[in-house]
Amino acid sequence: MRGKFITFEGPEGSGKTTQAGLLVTRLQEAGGEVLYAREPGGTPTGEAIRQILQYDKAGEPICPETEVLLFAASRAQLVRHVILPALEAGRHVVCDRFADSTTAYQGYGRGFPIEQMLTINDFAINGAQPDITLLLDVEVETGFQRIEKRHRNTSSTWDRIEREARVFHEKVRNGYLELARRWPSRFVIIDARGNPETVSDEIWSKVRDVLD
Ligand code: T5A
Repeated sequence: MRGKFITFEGPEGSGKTTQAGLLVTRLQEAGGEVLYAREPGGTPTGEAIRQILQYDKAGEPICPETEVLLFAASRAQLVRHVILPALEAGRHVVCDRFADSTTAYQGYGRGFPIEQMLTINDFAINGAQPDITLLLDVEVETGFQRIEKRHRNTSSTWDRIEREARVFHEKVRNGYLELARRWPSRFVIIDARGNPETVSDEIWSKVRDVLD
């Protein structure tokens, strides 16, 4: 039987990586085989693209059109080499960001036409639509306070997109909420302001509905 494809979306610092990890553990405890993936990245090609997109590894400014296509390229590779084979082998796939990130960040954030982003996404994903998309919603300010704390504790630096103005990140957050209204049967909005355990319990109750 085909596994379930579960994606996490949301603005910066909303807790996607934390919650994806907790969900993987819960799915495994429930007896499932699970694969965790992240975007951009998740394959050698995708991780190389991540270095360019996040940390300016190409050494030149990336134009917005290139940005769209690099995210799509990373995704195309991940879908064909990792996600679809895993789902077909009966494993659940938990993906930390997926195509909705392009619609939210490059569409609503950068201002590219939404329908154009959806067409590019369709080309990249080869029919791999998530069974459920968990949108972790949190105020931009709260997300940035969390990230700031992490950077302080780990001495890490702000990446290229984190450095965008707050108004950009507000557009992204509102864009996500718009996408959730457009596809209510796939999206579940999770209030991500609570502590990680409370948020994880709510996510688990929604994911169980999809597993049944
Ligand atoms: N992007 C990506 C695009 O523009 N277009 C695309 O198509 C795609 C795929 C990826 C960047 O690329 C952009 C979006 C991003 O800017 P990334 O490094 O993968 O960047 O970063 P993000 O996906 O944004 O992940 P973050 O690490 O910024 O945040 P998360 O994963 O949402 O949050 P998490 O779990 O790492 O937590 C952040 C901090 O908060 C704490 C954690 O311990 C951690 O320190 N935390 C909480 N604190 C309090 N309460 C809670 N409930 C907490 N949950 C976590």
